[in-house]
Amino acid sequence: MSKFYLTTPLYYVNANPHIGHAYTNIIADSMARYKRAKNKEAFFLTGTDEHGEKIKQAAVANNCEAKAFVNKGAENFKKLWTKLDISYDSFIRTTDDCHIKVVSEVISTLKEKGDIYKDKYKAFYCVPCESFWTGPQVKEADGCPECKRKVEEIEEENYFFKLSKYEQWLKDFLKANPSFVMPKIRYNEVLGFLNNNSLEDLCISRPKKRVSWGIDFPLDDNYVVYVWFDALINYISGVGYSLNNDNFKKLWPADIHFIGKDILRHHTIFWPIMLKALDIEPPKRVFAHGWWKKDEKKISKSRGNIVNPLELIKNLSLSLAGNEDAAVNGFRYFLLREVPVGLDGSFSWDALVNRINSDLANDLGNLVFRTLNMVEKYLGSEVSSQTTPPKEFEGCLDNLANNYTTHMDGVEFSLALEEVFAFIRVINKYIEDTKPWVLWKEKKIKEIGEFLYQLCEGIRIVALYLYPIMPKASESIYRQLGVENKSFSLAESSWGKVLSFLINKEAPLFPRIDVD
Ligand code: ME8
Repeated sequence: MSKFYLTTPLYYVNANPHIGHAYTNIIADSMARYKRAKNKEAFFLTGTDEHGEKIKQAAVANNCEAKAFVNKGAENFKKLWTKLDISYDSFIRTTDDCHIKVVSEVISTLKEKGDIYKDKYKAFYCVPCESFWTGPQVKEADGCPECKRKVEEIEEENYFFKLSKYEQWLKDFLKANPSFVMPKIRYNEVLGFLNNNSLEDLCISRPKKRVSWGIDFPLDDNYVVYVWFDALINYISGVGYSLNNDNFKKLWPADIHFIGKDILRHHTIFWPIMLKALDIEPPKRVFAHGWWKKDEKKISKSRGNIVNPLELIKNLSLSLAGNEDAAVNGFRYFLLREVPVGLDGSFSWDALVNRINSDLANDLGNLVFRTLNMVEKYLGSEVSSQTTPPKEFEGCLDNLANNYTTHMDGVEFSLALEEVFAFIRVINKYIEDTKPWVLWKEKKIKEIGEFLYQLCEGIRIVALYLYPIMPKASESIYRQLGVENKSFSLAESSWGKVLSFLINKEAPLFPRIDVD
């Protein structure tokens, strides 16, 4: 079985998770489930970023010791991942001993290689971004070039990593590997940046007198490690990095790092260069998705416009007759269906409700409910008259088999879902055109049996394809159809893999939400 190693960013624990964080983890979870369905051994790593001045400041503001504060923060993220059905394999925290050890080893190795030196430094520092800014274009009055918040001018001695030494290597690497950064617009952005700027060496230490909460800098007791340098290393420490570690050898290079476009440069400039300097292969791909916005502004804790996913799920459940699975699945579906992953999306309650009502309650939910009803009413819950798919299904089934995996492999969830829903609409139309109630009146029991087998088998295939995005909904469909093999392997996607169904109806998958 071949492996597929995928990661998400490590989220800062200074505030509660919001839908932006949920989005990245739902993307990664859907990809992990899809790869498993394709019989790959997926390893999905997520976690929390727990060092640095802004975490310390948040702990102080909450009257809390830093360690107790980050413990609570990590728990908040884990709680959300459980609620959203995120099937991660490992959760790494930058305060974990095994991570701290690897960070120290990395710095010692880079020092031995001559890639770290000490120098005097003058720059503007942005605490919320944990970033230094230099150069004539940065002015204190204008604030941080990234987030526009206040910056402080700082002059101090620090340790530097020789990014500049690897600039040409990175340019050559990117030119030779155009699919290293996706989508294409982000690849062009990185190349453009490199063509218009020469790389400055990266300041990788912070004096303890200014930043006390961090990993001790192994070369000097007066310093801690810069949070970004610390956090990026999680992608190798999280799979047991050391040259002879079997797990590391098996899983590295990562197949995909999922990130938001806000942290593109860290992952496509700093990170591959750090790995190159350590003689470690770069990851195969960095995928930078777009932002969820509200009223045209990026959703972020510092802007105070966050959508709390736990509260959202709670409210959505209330609107869905208390059905929390429907709320979680509806939320996951909305985020992946509404906009292509590379673009920005605009979040609103109305858009969420419209999607759930039209696609999930009307098209999918009704199809399942009325099919199961008919099986109960006409056949006493059991279907076993197997037959080939009707000609109406054929084109759609072929499209699904051909295009679904292409879209999923290309991180095109919305297109993959469009294909599945095109099939759902074809099945619904087939019901209208066949008019089973007329067959029933005419006592055509054999025809009804064959017709309902076609519907059940069609729905089973739909559930299989939807599983990576809406796992609980697909599990419910399988239970209701009485499907025994619950592996959700795509090897089961061909017609006729299940020969009989024993119906066990549950509450509607997606009740319709009242819109006033
Ligand atoms: O940057 N829309 O952590 P962070 C979509 N600790 N995704 C969003 C989003 C939005 N409005 N807001 C945040 C950090 N995200 C560092 C990462 S990795 C070694 C260190 C998601 O808590 C998106 O994935 O600020 C983004 O890249 C990430 O959260 C930033 O999370």
